[in-house]
Amino acid sequence: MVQLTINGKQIEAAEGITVLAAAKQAGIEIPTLCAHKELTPFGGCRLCIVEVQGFRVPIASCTLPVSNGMVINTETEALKKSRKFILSMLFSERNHFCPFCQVSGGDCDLQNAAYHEEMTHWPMQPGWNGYPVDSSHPYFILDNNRCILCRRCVRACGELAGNFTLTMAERGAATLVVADTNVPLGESTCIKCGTCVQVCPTGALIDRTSAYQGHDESMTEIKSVCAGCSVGCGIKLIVRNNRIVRIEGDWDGAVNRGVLCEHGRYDPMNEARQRINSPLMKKDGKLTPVSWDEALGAVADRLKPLAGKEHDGLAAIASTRLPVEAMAMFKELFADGFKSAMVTSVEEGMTTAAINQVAEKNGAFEGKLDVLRNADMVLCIGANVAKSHMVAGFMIKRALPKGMRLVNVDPEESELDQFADVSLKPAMGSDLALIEGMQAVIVKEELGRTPLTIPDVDKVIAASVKASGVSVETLTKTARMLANAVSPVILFGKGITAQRDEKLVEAILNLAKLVGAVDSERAGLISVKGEANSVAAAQFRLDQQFALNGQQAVYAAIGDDYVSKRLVERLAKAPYLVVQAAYESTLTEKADVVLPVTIWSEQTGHYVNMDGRVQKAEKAVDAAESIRENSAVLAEIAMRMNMPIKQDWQKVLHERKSSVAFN
Ligand SMILES: Nc1nc2c(c(=O)[nH]1)N[C@H]1C(S)=C(S)[C@@H](COP(=O)(O)OP(=O)(O)OC[C@H]3O[C@@H](n4cnc5c(=O)[nH]c(N)nc54)[C@H](O)[C@@H]3O)O[C@H]1N2
Ligand SMILES: Nc1nc2c(c(=O)[nH]1)N[C@H]1C(S)=C(S)[C@@H](COP(=O)(O)OP(=O)(O)OC[C@H]3O[C@@H](n4cnc5c(=O)[nH]c(N)nc54)[C@H](O)[C@@H]3O)O[C@H]1N2
Ligand code: SF4
Ligand code: SF4
Ligand code: SF4
Ligand SMILES: [Mo]
Repeated sequence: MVQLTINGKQIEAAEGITVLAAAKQAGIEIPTLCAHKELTPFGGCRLCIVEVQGFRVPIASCTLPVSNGMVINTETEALKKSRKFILSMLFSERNHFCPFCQVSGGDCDLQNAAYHEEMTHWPMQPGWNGYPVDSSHPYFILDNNRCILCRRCVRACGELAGNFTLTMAERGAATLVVADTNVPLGESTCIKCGTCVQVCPTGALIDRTSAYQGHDESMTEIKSVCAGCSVGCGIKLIVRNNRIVRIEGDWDGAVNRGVLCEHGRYDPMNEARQRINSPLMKKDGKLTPVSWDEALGAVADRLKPLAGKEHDGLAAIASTRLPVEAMAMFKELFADGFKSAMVTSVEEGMTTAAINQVAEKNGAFEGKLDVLRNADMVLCIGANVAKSHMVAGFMIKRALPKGMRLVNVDPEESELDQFADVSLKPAMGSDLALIEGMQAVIVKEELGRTPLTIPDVDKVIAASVKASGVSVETLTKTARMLANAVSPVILFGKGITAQRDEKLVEAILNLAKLVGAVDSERAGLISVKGEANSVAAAQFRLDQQFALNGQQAVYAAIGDDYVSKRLVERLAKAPYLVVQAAYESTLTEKADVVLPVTIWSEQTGHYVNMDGRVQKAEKAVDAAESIRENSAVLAEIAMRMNMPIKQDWQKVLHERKSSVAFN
């Protein structure tokens, strides 16, 4: 800790932090433009200048480390004058004719900084040069005329998204934000995460869907959780007149700390599916709108005789995107109430069944995604993390330039290969042999951190090479990389878990123990899961493979999920099909009864992400009156069946051992 004085106030600050950060901690706001708490300091805009006793000139506080005995002033007349001058220069450099800008009037950090300095005008001729406007991107526009060259976008693209698409071209007044080698954004390597737009302090990067839809002060902001995948990113829903105008990353989000991917930020804004607005019943072969009472009555009458029939009554399948509350009710109603033996989820436990078996014996063995922030080596096995869990992928990609090593194990080409130091292409399904081979190399070379006995290491290595097709050199190299890493992380996905082989997961766990990649702050073992609530589905034992064994009816609680052709074909074989869904699909077409329900943003509920965080998603908008909540529909059916529901999802969630610790 160091002692310093800011504006006459005695302050204690941690060594190594900046004066800007120390001031903020002490409640002293220093104006900034280019600084951002998630980005490395850059010292570009100079707005955060302060006077330091003993220094000849004012100095930027965002890049100045604190030191003992410093005496600092942030609000002198001379500083105010300098800041006005800096802002005047920024305003006059390009076209900041605010009335034409969508963020003018509250949402622009540049304009707000000027108001803060009580500026009414600037005394310089504005620049009349025309800078390029890039409107080639599907989701946002880059108008260089409004750019203040703060480089937040450039830093965010590299340091947060790990994509390094944005850069600066030219010099001096001609400096421009460009993509790649100055290609249109829409044709660039951009992966459409929108992080650059979220950090831009001016109207230079603006979002297409929310442009000119109103200022932040006329919007309601609701903190929630993305239901796009099992990463569980924190989001902010920006809502006006019962409509989501924009989705932003929540800087306080436990997992993502502000970053989102395309699926979280933009997909929900471009929903193309058709909503179902009324209960439907098949009459004369045609789905016909009916009242809720008629639809629910018909379902209850048809299902009543099937209660208590374990194997030839009812089969039920739920989406793993449903909130925990609805999922728990689903399980209670159909598994406990109806006593059906075929109650499962659309994932069929593909991402969880094998790890849960290992957890039954070992308890929780997985770490948190945060370990990726400190890892110096990642071994990725059978997980397409750059595509299927993008924000987790960002955490890996952005650390690579800082020296993190990456080994990717995937029989097929995957997005991750282009970033990997080593790509292993083992034969499909040969992972157990491959992992055992790595263990054997580490044991043979005495690189292990925990004791492991392997009777004949050379035999195991030879068998590994033979089964996997990976050369002994590559096997040895990767095993050494892993064993020599200080903070190794092993990450695996459906390429492993879909093999439904408990021994394989156990072998990975043993490898993790051998190299010290278990359960610590800096190293760990992580498996990526499926949809937003796959962990919860596993806890409710909705993890068996779906099969119709003479069941006479199927109840499919799909919610707002997509359904594949494969699933539709299997479900459509049922003599009677009830579909609880928000959107029209080939599945609802085949249903006898369709019950229209809310989507993710229209209901409050909890999600358990891949590393065990139990997070609450908030309702942001109201659904049409004819639409009911997922859990309400299930509760109504339970009532009509006289099956009491306790609704204690917290208890059920913790009843089964899990591979992740809940928090
Ligand atoms: N044998 C076997 N069975 C499995 C699995 C396995 O690996 N092997 N995996 C299990 C798992 S983990 C899951 S999640 C389920 C998956 O099975 P399902 O739940 O049936 O879902 P998906 O296969 O993801 O198919 C969704 C469909 O919706 C469409 N779709 C998805 N997103 C979009 C979109 O944004 N826009 C448009 N227009 N269409 C979209 C896709 O074309 C896809 O055909 O299957 C499970 N069953
Ligand atoms: N954008 C987007 N994100 C999603 C989803 C989505 O539909 N769209 N779906 C979500 C869901 S439901 C799931 S389950 C997850 C899936 O996310 P992941 O667990 O990452 O699964 P996949 O994306 O199928 O990638 C699995 C990888 O394993 C490889 N593989 C196949 N067989 C083997 C093998 O025998 N050994 C090894 N080592 N590798 C193998 C495949 O080539 C593939 O690259 O993604 C979730 N995230
Ligand atoms: S959207 Fe994401 S990947 Fe594309 S330029 Fe912006 S930060 Fe980079
Ligand atoms: S586009 Fe925005 S974030 Fe990027 S340098 Fe210009 S003003 Fe800064
Ligand atoms: S990584 Fe998953 S949870 Fe995060 S924004 Fe993307 S889809 Fe949503
Ligand atoms: Mo999945």
